[in-house]
Amino acid sequence: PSVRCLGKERTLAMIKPDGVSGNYTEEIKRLIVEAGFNIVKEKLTQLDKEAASAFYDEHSSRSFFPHLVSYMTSGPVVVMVLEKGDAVSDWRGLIGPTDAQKAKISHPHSIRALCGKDSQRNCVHGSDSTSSAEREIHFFFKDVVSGDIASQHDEL
Ligand code: RTP
Ligand code: MG
Repeated sequence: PSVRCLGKERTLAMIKPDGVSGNYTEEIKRLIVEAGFNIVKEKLTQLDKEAASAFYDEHSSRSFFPHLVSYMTSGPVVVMVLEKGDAVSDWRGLIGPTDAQKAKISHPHSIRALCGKDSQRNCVHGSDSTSSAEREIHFFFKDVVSGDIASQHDEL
């Protein structure tokens, strides 16, 4: 593998049902590439209740959980493995805060400011840590390795 691959990190990005149905997929992908991420893997999929619940299991005791599950199963989503140095924190930075209304004020150039509606319908997801990224990449792409991929880059 070339030295350019050294130090790169991977994260899981998702365009949620409102982002896909609102036709934001191409614009979001353009922003991703413009920000220097490489889109390593991508697929369009539909979450069922079981998958959405498992994916957001950390929130299962929260009052908003049933709403979250019905939102996330309301239509197809696009999931992507993104790669760059500091991919996890850089992708979280690009999407902006959870509440899209707040994002529009505090982070007007963020993706959630662009296409999110409120604290639930915020159009995109990003892994919140390298360990979450590892779990979430495996959740959708059993064959993809997360983290530093220097030695695997050429096999993908
Ligand atoms: P995500 O996991 O989707 O990237 O979002 P996040 O880290 O910014 O926010 P998190 O706290 O993990 O919440 C997961 C998703 O649950 C929905 N949510 N609804 N008060 C509410 O109605 C509420 N709070 C959170 C959002 O879709 C949020 O992204
Ligand atoms: Mg989260």
